[in-house]
Amino acid sequence: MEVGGAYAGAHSRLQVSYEGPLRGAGALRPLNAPKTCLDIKKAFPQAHDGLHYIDPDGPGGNAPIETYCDMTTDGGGWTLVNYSPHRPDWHGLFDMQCGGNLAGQGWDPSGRGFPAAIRAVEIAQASKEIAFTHHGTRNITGNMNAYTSVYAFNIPDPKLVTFVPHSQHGGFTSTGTTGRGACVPVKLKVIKGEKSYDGATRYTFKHSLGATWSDSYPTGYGATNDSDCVGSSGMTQGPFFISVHAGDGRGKSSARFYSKTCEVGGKTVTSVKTGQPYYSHHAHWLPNKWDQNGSVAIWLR
Ligand SMILES: [Ca+2]
Repeated sequence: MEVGGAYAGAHSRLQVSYEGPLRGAGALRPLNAPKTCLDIKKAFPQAHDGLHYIDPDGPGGNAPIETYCDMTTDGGGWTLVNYSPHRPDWHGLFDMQCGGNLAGQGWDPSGRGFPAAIRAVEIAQASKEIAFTHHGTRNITGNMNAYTSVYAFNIPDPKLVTFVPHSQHGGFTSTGTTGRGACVPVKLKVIKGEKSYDGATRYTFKHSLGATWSDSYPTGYGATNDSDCVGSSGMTQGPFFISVHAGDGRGKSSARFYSKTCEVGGKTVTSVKTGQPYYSHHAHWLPNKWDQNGSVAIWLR
């Protein structure tokens, strides 16, 4: 049965069709959910923090997915796209090109008890900002303000974002439209945390929104103080969160832990060839320090 109606039944500006009940046993997914949490926020300013359905690639294609929307922090409209819990042995964020997680564990935006990411290319292309949240001592399941730090920067050119893996040993180093793109400066926005870093300059690969090291790892999402994004002048400041790409080119006999293909821009891509889900050396970078353990998440708006 198809039920046409307003999103959440309370407003009429954003029409969403559902089949079946919205909640509880037998609840079915919306047929045409909004693309991002920001779309929901714009249509329904009173929308709550918590789980919402979005459909980043629009009708057809991939099914809508339920994720956590922060509708309050810094004006709200943030879509949770990636998280990793507070665990000493699981630091790596999964990749946002195809989305991924450990086999069988699924995407769990309200629990965040294991690393997982959703396919975020379309969300990034519809966004202007990317934010990095960190809590140093425990696992966070709430909104961005529940973390101890929230650092963001404007996405240099949203339409070019592919989240292609950018490890030098992953075969993705081209600076053309299929590669990780040029290393470009961004300015930090401190939403919560060390306010003295507001406006500080950091560097990120334009297409993958990350940085890497001169050999093969660490590699991850975010931006660092290294002006060529490959560690040539040191990487000591973030925000920069280690990703599953850390394994590219290293320990191939044991690190073939994660590999996934998906369609990006009509082409089949392999997101990570020899990724591994952990990296226990320097963990995560904040604007003023590295070697940080803790739970982290990435949000787009
Ligand atoms: Ca879809």
